[in-house]
Amino acid sequence: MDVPLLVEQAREGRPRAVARLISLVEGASPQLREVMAALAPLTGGAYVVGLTGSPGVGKSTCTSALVTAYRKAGRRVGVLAVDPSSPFSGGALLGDRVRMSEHASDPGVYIRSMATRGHLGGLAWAAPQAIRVLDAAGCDVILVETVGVGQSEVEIAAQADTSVVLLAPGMGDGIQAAKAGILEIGDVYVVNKADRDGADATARELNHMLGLGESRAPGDWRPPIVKTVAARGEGIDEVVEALDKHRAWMEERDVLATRRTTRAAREIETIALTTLRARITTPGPAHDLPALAQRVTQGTLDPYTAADTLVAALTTD
Ligand SMILES: Nc1nc2c(ncn2[C@@H]2O[C@H](COP(=O)(O)OP(=O)(O)OP(=O)(O)O)[C@@H](O)[C@H]2O)c(=O)[nH]1
Ligand SMILES: [Mg+2]
Repeated sequence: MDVPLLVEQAREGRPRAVARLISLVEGASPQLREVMAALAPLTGGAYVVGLTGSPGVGKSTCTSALVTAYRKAGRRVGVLAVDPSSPFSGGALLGDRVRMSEHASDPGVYIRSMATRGHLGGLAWAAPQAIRVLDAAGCDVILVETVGVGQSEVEIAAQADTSVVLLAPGMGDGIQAAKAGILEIGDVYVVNKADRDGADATARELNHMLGLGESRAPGDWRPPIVKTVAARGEGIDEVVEALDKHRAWMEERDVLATRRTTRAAREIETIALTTLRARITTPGPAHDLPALAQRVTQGTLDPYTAADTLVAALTTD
């Protein structure tokens, strides 16, 4: 595969090139290093928004409505729907394609679903690479939808510039059930399905749990709670406004740069650990895990010394 050509075409915004690059990421292609090296100078321009929440809360509907709003404003938009529970892309997310179908023919929108289970490093490893591809392809905004299954929502928050947490009334997710975790990751909260009973109560409860009534240090970010009826596009402009404000707040205080650096550090760490794990289990001239294990079993070596031997050998092998 001609990587420089593919990257050039993706940069020009050709959807097929973008799709092929993301497939290379998903398939953990041996050409990934070359791809990432070529993309590096082209990235950094996109604003990454993560959307998370319980199944069925309205993430895809909200994402689709946000796409419409950003397109009206002339922005190029990338959508990455990540399913951390599936090893197959397009399975559980098939419904999203339907919900996003109105954008399917818009050349200013890229929509891609991605499975991360079964990948080395999972979500933490695969999603940032796909975000890079969309960034390099000239997307101004990248919306990353992840189904909230425990750890994944925290992980996706670590990859976004701004995290949106969605809730809906009467879904049994309640705020109690949504656990304290989401209260730490949301920069913006959306109470969707506000056409249903209980939206005000959900918003009130959320407000209480976030301690929004309490005073904060001047300049601290106060996560707004926005009520929406995503299915009718109601409240979406307010969500965009909240996102704009959060971005401006981050830029004024260098928070954006800090978040991105933290994100890059985490990404490097994940790649390094994945590489190390692979090297540890592949015997080299000076290191051999099964041989060391045998000596530990026989009592001729202790596991700490064995581990030290292994680590020392990795730098020479
Ligand atoms: N009443 C009402 N229904 C809505 C609203 N927004 C979305 N829905 C409906 O809720 C259902 C789930 O919406 P999705 O957007 O697929 O939800 P999701 O969070 O992406 O779902 P998963 O990706 O499966 O976790 C669909 O039938 C939508 O039509 C809303 O504002 N009000
Ligand atoms: Mg969805």
